[in-house]
Amino acid sequence: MKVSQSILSLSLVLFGLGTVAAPQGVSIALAIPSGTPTPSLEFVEATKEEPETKEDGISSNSSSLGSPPPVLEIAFSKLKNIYRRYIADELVDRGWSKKCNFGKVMVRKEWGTMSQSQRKKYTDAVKCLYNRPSQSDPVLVPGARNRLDDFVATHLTFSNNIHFNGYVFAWHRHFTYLYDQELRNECGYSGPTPYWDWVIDNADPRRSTVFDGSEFSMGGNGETIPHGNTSINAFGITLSLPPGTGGGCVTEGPFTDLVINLGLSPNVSAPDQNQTAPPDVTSHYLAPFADAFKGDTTAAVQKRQNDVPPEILQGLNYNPRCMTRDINLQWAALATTTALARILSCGNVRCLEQRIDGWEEGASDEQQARDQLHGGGHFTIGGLNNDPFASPGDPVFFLHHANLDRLWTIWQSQNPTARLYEVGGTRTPFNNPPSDNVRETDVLRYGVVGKDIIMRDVGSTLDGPYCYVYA
Ligand SMILES: [Cu+2]
Repeated sequence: MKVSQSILSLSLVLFGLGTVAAPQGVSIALAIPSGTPTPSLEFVEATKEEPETKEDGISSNSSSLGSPPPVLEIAFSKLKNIYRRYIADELVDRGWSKKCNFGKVMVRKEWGTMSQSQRKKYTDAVKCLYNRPSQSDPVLVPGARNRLDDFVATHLTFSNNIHFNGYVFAWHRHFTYLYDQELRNECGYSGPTPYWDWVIDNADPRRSTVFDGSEFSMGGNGETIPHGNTSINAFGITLSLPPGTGGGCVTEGPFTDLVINLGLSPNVSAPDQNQTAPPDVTSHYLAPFADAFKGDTTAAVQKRQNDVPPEILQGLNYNPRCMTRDINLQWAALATTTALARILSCGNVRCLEQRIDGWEEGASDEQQARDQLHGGGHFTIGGLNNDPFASPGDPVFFLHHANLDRLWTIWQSQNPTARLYEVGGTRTPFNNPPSDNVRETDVLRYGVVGKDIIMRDVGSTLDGPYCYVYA
């Protein structure tokens, strides 16, 4: 029967996720934790092609020399196995009775497991997107020139409402989905939705299929430009990020013609060769406009327009420049299956969203730094991806966020009854200022890239608007 064959053909792979909590106004230097494990080559090779995992979840590579202690690695394999079984059982149980079924389900794939032709088709579709016209109101977003800019403008505008709070997973799940739909509906893409598994090639992402700079990659590192720390001031905190291995424009791969129009990072995006310490990448503060999610469309939108901080408005202006990256090996090394297993051991979604963003209440500073693999992925890429507002201007943003979504999905599958529609956390970044808990009826907004949707409707990747699983 077709159904079970499809089930068997779901060959699922696994794995991985970056810090920053500090009270408003506090400046913290984000050091890589001391003693950061450097994965051995054996370990990296082993994770490239994951060995068949036995039914008890014990990975056959867990005893190879140089591997980290096996306990958490086994734990992550088990989590993935449980996810696989959940997907298979759920799809069999529902048969053809639901809108999302075996005939419809789409399988999202790790970038490196897609064929070269599929990867090329994907980047061609992205190029199509940035060659299509913007639908933004030029009064609200004067800098938007193409459809990709519309996605950047949406993320930029709502950034203070959707990070380090109870909306982070839900808002980004739907944002990633809307982008994927746009590629399919407007640009003819029909292949798998890709994700970037950070664990693969975590010793040096420049060698990965994602960043190797070939025509089948998502583009290479930025040109090497000596530079100092990058300072980010957002969500009421200040970060100082050490330099990576690039810093300049991306000059290899499919996106060398991509012009970044929006955002606030001219100094990072086109750094002066002589400049050893670029000024702040961006300077923002938390604005009290979390009301934008409370459901009264007209009033909320009006309020947003009235309350958008001047720095965000500035980011909506036309500021054309190249796309920059600055691949950072220290951040990359933090993304291990061990780290993932710890993050996914959370018992509730509030823990999960805090842990993966490095601000779990009660955790040590060093532990927070190790856990924060969401920011860590952004900081691994660097350049435009260090900008918490304009980062979707780099198309690899969506592969990073698909991987975050995958981890949320694996976590949910451990206890679907309790976790699929669980909401937790509050409405303001770092709960500062203190705010109400999010509710499943809260409305998520997407400007000109998608209709409003409520939290409850984004809980399951097999229901609501969605029908996808992760391989
Ligand atoms: Cu974001």
